[in-house]
Amino acid sequence: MTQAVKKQKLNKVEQAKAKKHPLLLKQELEHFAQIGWEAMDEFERDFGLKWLGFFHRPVTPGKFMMRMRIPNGILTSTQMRVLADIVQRYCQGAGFQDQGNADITTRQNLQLRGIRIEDIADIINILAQAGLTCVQSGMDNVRNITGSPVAGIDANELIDTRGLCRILQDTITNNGEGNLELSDLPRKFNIAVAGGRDNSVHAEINDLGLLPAYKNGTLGFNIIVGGYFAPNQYVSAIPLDAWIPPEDVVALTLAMMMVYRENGPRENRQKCRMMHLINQWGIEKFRAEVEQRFGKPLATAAEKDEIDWEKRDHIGVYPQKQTGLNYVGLHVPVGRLYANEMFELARMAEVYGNGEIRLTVEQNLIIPHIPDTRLSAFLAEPLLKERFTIEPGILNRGLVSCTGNEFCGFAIIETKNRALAIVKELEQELILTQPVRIHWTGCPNSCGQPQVADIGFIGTKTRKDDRTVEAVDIWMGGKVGKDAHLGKEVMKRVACEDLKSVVRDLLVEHFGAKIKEEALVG
Ligand code: SRM
Ligand code: SF4
Repeated sequence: MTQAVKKQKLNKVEQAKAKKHPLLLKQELEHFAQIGWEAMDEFERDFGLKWLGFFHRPVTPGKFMMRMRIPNGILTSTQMRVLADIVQRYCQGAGFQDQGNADITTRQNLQLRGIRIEDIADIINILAQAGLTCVQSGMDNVRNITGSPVAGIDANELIDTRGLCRILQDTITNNGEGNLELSDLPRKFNIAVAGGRDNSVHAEINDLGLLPAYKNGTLGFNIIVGGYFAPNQYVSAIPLDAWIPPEDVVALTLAMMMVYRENGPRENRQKCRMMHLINQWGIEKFRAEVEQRFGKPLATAAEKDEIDWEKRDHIGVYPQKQTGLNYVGLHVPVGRLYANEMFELARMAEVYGNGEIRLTVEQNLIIPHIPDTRLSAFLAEPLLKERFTIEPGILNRGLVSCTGNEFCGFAIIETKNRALAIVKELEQELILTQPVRIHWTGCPNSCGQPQVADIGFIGTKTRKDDRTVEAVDIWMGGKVGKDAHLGKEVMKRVACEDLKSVVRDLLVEHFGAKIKEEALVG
């Protein structure tokens, strides 16, 4: 333990971690299976197992959510089939008609629900055989490492982020086996590697964001640090004034993580993210400490980073840089997938593409490498007609939602179903001509990133007609891609039952929407 850590009055999570490193719970899975979830130590069940990737859901008692790690959001069809099989075989008793499900997350990742403690050891083995892991995906760990969803296929890309995301994950997780040294951070740590011109990973809301930039003719990354969202703390990353070539990405990341690990605050869990250390030290000292750990001088930032495009959502058909091939972005309503759909996606990726499936931070997916000659057959597939269209309604297209109270114990309101229902009604009532990104989040933790949206909702409660009802605080003006910045809160405690008409007015006033005549009559 370092001097900086020793001087602090450690919070409860730190005290528990000091007694037993939660990664070691892997050795006790058989025992847990024997005693059952009810008899487990509460901290180990509700927090400790998150180090292995399993989140107990009090909303569905005895059932765990499994959060994967999918570097750069890229899966093979075989891996998708393995995950579909897990949903089908192990995820009973949670979700629609008790059939279990998987959600695409705002970190280009998948979460599977409805897992029993008895099955965790088997599932970890199944994942390992498929080259997958869910280790270190929660609590004081690095979250899924996001990269450009069109890496290697976008004609205009600057840096291919796939290899970097993979090697970062393998290093940080010890090739999926678990890394005791790098899984004891003061708090979570988010890393995003942008590779294109449009910053499609929201680098500015990560603890460490890498933005492609040329320095003296060499392409590398400018570094931004300290972005994070926590209740009532919504903070954009700031420049470190450093530029690194791609070959230094792993060393720089490890240096920064060690500085944070050894010096970061570990008292009040609400004040433990890396930005608190940066605020405590000032950015110059933070940079100097990272540089010292890095072991060589850091070049100053390149004058201008190359993020000079508006953000793309990748939904639709796009030619790849490989002549004759296309990638197709499918819209997945609020990211929800069921096993049969996952099997079908795996089949389609194999039949029409090269088996690859990619996820986006907008909770959608991309099937790449489809030859021109196969495109029309692919577009005629029933799954695209019935569920995952490439031509969603204009509001549906930009809709993102966190889990909400269907499964999440922190949630103050229901999100996903409500988000879909309101958008459906608004699309029926309005003529919309410009895209509007609407993000929902069920509590101030802001997993659904409402601060980056054109219109964002944060779940809360309010009083109406002597009742306590579900409500939202409304945010507007978030900007992603070029000149990204966070939005601002514009309204407080709007009851969800009144929300549709409030949003309708916002769309008319700020986004050029017109009310259809029949809606006026109705
Ligand atoms: Fe999150 C905690 C879901 C992205 C900020 N988040 C949680 C938990 C694990 C709470 C829990 O144990 O129940 C949620 C699990 C609910 C469930 O059953 O699904 C949860 N977070 C999610 C996901 C699934 C939302 C989604 O529907 O897409 C996202 C999973 C990402 C992944 O694949 O790893 C998710 N969470 C985010 C993001 C967005 C991002 O990373 O770009 C944020 C804001 C950015 C950030 O972290 O700086 C975010 N989640 C939080 C926080 C507040 C962190 C803090 O410093 O206070 C919590 C609470 C905590 O960690 O104590 C939290
Ligand atoms: Fe749960 Fe709140 Fe995150 Fe939504 S924002 S998933 S309700 S913790």
